[in-house]
Amino acid sequence: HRNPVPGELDVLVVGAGFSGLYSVYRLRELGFRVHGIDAGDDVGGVWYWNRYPGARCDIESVDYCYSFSSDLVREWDWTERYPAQPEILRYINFVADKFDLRANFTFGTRVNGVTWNDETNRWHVTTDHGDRVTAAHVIMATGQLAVPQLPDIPGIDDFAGRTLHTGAWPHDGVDVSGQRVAVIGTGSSGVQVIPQLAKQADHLTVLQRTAHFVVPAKNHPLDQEYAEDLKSRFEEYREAARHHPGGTHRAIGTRSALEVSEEELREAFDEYWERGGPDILAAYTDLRTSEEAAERVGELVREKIRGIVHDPQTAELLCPRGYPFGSKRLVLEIDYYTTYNRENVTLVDVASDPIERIVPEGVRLRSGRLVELDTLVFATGFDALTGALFAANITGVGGLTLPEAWKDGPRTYLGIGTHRFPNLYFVAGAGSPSVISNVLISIEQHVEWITDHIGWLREHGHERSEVTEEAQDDWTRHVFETAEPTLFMKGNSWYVGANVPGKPRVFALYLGGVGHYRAVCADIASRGYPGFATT
Ligand code: NA7
Repeated sequence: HRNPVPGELDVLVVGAGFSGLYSVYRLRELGFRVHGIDAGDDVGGVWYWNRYPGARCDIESVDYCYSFSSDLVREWDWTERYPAQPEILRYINFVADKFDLRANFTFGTRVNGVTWNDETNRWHVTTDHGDRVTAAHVIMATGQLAVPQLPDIPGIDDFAGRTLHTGAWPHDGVDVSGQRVAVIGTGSSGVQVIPQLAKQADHLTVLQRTAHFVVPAKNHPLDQEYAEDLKSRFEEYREAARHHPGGTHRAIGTRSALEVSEEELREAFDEYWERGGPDILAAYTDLRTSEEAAERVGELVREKIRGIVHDPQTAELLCPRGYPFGSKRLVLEIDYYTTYNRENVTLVDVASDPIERIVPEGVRLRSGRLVELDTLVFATGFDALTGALFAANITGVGGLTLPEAWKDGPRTYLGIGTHRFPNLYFVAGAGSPSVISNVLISIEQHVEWITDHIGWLREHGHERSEVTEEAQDDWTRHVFETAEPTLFMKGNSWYVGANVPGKPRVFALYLGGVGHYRAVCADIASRGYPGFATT
């Protein structure tokens, strides 16, 4: 059964992940005619598609959840410190059922055209099912990691075995028992899937181009007393995160990592390592800005790797080098490094011996070496931040397309809107703290701000709200200037578009901090939305 898409709407929401579901919920509460569309056959967004074994969030479950409904907070119990994909998907389904949200969505449908009509002040939206919708406002709740990215390797279609991407994993599961399997990519997805595939495959080859910095997750069942205590004071707990720079509860250090003695640094590092999680990133003031400071911690990570991985050559290859600790997303692991102690796992360095071609039998390296395979897994990431937006074919005022407007990187005001695309909103994307923060905090803040704005426009009889060029220029400059002194520009990561050939190298997320950002947005709303031309 496919719900029909209404022809006329106040607001169309694209996406049925955390952002889209909450947008539809809130607009329905405000009495708007709202409907959502998603390409997936059900709710979940990124958690609908990323079903590879080992898929798990790197934010703690007690933080990676909604806070808008106290009933929901009371009724839901997380079971693990870091939630696994099936549990997150169950949670999202629980939310959809509880608030009867599926009725306001059409699934299995891709939005393929979003065109502004400057005379009627309406968006005209089309889908791959031939739907035609006219909507006053469009919310792009399309997520930041939605479009899987395959590398540009010649012969990719020649492979005779099975090809998989972690971000589009088959829903009926994959059995690789008895098979020769390779994984390309050692970011968060690769590090999660590798130990799981190693347990099943006859032989697993990891084709590593860059070793990422990986620290233990130390995942564990959630202590129920702890969870109950948090629930009993959840609003206060959450409110603290809303004003924290990262939208979390991590302690923020006040000293430079260069100031502390070797002994003290080691002791602190060991504590973080034992506790698990990425909190060390905030332990010192300069880990995000000083290469020297980052290197002190980086070297301690390498020492740990050498202590875990038995084969010295493999250990050295797993030691990240050539870019600063923390400049790519810090990866959390469960059994990752120990997996390389298994006899059926081989690490191949494709930085020194690059993949030349994919052939029917497997992967051929420049040296002539052939890695024979039955299954090839790409854990090569996503066309992040802009991929899904560009794929929707958005055309604004005067026929300007979004890829043209953003040819040098995303330009937004507050990350929420962009000049010449009136009544179009982005949830938790470029120009906002987004996925550099606890994204659930950022999503709730954005959805509330955007839906309040749409409510305000209705109240004031405004039909059109467009970001001014000046406000956008100022904000974009501010975003770039805030990123400039950080080490993020020094890592070849999806944060800077490095995994997509030809993508402009910009760090487009806002690093000013979640709490500060929230205050800026609230101030702008309270002053009648300066920076938006409303008519
Ligand atoms: P990432 O973090 O973008 O990692 C992609 C990996 O794929 C990374 O190790 C890349 O190596 C590797 N890659 C990409 N293209 C190639 C080619 N051509 N050859 C060899 N290796 C390649 O994606 P993930 O899915 O792991 O994680 C994305 C985010 O999702 C993550 O940060 C969390 O926020 C959740 P490289 O480092 O570029 O050398």
